[in-house]
Amino acid sequence: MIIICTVLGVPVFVDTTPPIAGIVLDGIRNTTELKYSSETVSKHAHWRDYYDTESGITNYKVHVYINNELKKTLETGTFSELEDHTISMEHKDEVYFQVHGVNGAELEAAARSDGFMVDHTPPIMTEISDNQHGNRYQADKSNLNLKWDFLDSESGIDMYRTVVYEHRHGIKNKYWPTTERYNETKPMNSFNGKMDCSLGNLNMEDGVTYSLHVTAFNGALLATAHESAGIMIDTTPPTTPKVKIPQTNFPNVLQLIIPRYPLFIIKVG
Ligand SMILES: [Ca+2]
Ligand SMILES: [Ca+2]
Repeated sequence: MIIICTVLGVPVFVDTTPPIAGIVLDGIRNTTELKYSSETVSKHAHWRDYYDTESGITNYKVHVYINNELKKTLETGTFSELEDHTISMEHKDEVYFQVHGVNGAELEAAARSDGFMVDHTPPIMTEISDNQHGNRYQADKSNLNLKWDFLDSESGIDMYRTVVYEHRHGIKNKYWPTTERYNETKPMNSFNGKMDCSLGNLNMEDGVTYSLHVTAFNGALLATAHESAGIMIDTTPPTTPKVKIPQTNFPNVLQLIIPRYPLFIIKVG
């Protein structure tokens, strides 16, 4: 509300009402609103829709709270964003910004962001495997059963990047996906990162080993990468050794003749 007074015969406009507060968001403008951060000191906030139709907004004062404790007050003039590199943040800190819009009559209105949590630790792998039963060989050339699980108790799992590698004569190459650099997927629930999937219609080769490589990103975008032990394709049936019992002058000695192996002599009795 504007009241017009006269001071020494000169009319003066007096604004008796505070401004209207807008909304405050964590993070850099035009990016996703921040829920988690891996930063140790850098922090950003931006805001909009503060106004005062009578005397306008002349200044913003930003209170930085960490774990509900006021750490510092910074002024940005009429800029509606803040970048701070002076207040350090520890693992698991909860940070939020309270922005006070100040009008021409020095009356204030404040709003706060919903905050973000600081996470300085990457995800932990609890399981990664390229087949159902922990085998090192399989006869199936067209299917791979992949399982993995990562957890992050602070910021959860945001996404996985997966690649299947083939190992041929000691040389490792990407096998799947064929065109993209990796397959990107998100767990259904960021605090239950267990994944179980089957790749079909493959054309894997005998004697080649296939391994699963997973990079897990947490909510603060810290990453951990792990690779499975690998499974070799083996479609050849096992060969039964031929056993011949030749004539020998030693009745208690058996000679086993196994193809491709030196002569085995087993003493019996
Ligand atoms: Ca937030
Ligand atoms: Ca963490």
